[in-house]
Amino acid sequence: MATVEVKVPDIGDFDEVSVIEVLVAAGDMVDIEQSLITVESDKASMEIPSSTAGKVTEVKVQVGSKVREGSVVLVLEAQGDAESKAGAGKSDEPQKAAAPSPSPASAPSSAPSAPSAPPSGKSGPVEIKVPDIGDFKDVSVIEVLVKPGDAIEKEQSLITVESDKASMEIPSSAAGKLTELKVKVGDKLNIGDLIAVLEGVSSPPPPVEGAVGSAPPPSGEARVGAAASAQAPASRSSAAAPPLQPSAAGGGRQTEGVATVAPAGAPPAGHDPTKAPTGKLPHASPSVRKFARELGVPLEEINGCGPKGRITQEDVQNFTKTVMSGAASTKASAAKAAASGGGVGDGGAGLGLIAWPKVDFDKFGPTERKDRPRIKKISAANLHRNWVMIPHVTNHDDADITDLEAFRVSTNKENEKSGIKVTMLAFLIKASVAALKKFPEFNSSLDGEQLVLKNYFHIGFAADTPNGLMVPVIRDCDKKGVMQISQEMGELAKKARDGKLSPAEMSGACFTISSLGGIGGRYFTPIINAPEVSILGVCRSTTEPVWDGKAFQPRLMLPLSLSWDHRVIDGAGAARFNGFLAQILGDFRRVLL
Ligand code: CAO
Repeated sequence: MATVEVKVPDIGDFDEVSVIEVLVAAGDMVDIEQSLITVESDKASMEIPSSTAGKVTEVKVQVGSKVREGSVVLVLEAQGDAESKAGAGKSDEPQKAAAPSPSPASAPSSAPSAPSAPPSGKSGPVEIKVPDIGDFKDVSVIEVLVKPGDAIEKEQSLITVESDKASMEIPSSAAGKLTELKVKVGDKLNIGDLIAVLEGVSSPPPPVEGAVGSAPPPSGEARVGAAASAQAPASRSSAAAPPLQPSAAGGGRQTEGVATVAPAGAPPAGHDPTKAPTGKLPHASPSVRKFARELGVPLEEINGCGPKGRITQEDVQNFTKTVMSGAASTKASAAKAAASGGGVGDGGAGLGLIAWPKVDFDKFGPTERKDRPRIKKISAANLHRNWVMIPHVTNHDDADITDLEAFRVSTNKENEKSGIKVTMLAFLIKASVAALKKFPEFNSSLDGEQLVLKNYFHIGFAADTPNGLMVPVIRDCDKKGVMQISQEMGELAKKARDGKLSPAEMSGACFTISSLGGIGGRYFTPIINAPEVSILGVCRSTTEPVWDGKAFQPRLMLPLSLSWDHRVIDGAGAARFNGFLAQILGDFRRVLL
């Protein structure tokens, strides 16, 4: 078996690029053309495919490595036909892309002028055609990214096409309103085929050789180009300028908030990187896009955890797992659920929101960037889903805890030696159990069209930790006294802060309490911790004048904020629940009734 070093092929004008993904590991079998790594410069990301089939014996790069043309990506034992071809691979000569790979500079000669851009300054219907896409023939349309009526920006990707070697996006050579779409998924396209007709076209720059919409990625680059859009370089002002070399820093597809064009693409001169993204395409490499397509995963619903928010294969897998486990639904399935009468999964569908603003904050002052802790990312995703999918209402009330606080303080004095400090939260847990018993719909969960009523009382409490918000759960609070609850709460809070909570210690809650009492504030609107149907938020107690019928008395008042799921609970029930809770906290003997 021949040992072959697979090296970085000619990647155009990029001097040194960072490895942002390693897609194979030692021991893997790889095929010719299989992507090995994804690299990214400040202008583009692209995948580097294998020139040879075989078994990977050693991967020579890792995420963060800097590579350039000729850098060894990995070593493999060539197999089959590749072995004979690979003979030369033993030498230092890199086994480059199987597809012909003319140097970028040679490409313009074969590049036609923009197929259909109107002359400068002219406005009116414009036909957008398939530009020179290199050596590819009969490429399949695998994604149509626009629809009639859309306002199209120049350089905006219209379709994605795929050959057996590469996928690439075809951008629009002009801006305007899309009046006719001439292609659909599955169509086979060649150079010059009509993609769409635009109207109200704003003036594009005069077409030059290989200009926008026609810049031909050299076939080698098109092959490696992730979202290999055939975009023109920014500052191409004459035919002499090499059309395949990005020349505008910060270029790329701004709709994704990060440059993802193939080496052929950079935004046109005057492109404003701070303008709001059009939100057309999520940021992912072609292999991930293909993977997502195969699984039917809507990439636009995934928050990428990769560098610069790029969606990785793992993100797609995690999304699939979450949907499959029923913990979430896609917008499409949520919409179906909504259409079929509601229940879990409705709401949040078809929001039709505009894209998140993409701002170059550095324009306004110095900034720094920090990676977010994993727990924050996970809780953010859960909070977002819960906030979007649950029709929340929050009732505010006050509980007179003057006597209870006096009791708590004296109890703590008496028990000083025990080392267990009784906290107000422990009383709140006990009081909540009593309220959940009296109002069972608060101790329930939606399961499709059914309500699951629970005959157990596990209470979660939000704990603020250095890594983010966590919700440990105290089990069977109905069977435990305030002292035991206080003790368990102290232990679980410590574990949470130390990052040592087990999944079991965070699952199974019926109801959650979020106490900001130790920090401050008056009221807030806590987000329900699905699949629970309500949550109690508590803020700092203050001494207030309370009218007792004859005079104002100083009373210690505890602000309560109860958020509830309006699919399950009504306002009257919530007001009663809060009132009952306040009564118990006002006179804790009522817990015994
Ligand atoms: N009013 C006035 N004082 C209060 C109070 C209240 N409602 N609740 C607690 N306090 C006091 C306590 O008595 C304690 O005072 P001393 O030190 O003088 O005894 C002090 O505030 C600190 O209490 P604590 O926060 O340590 O204890 P706790 O039982 O109230 O809370 C825990 C424990 C784990 C819930 C808390 O530390 C925590 O993490 N809270 C944040 C929860 C959170 O982030 N919620 C928001 C979720 S939504 O983003």
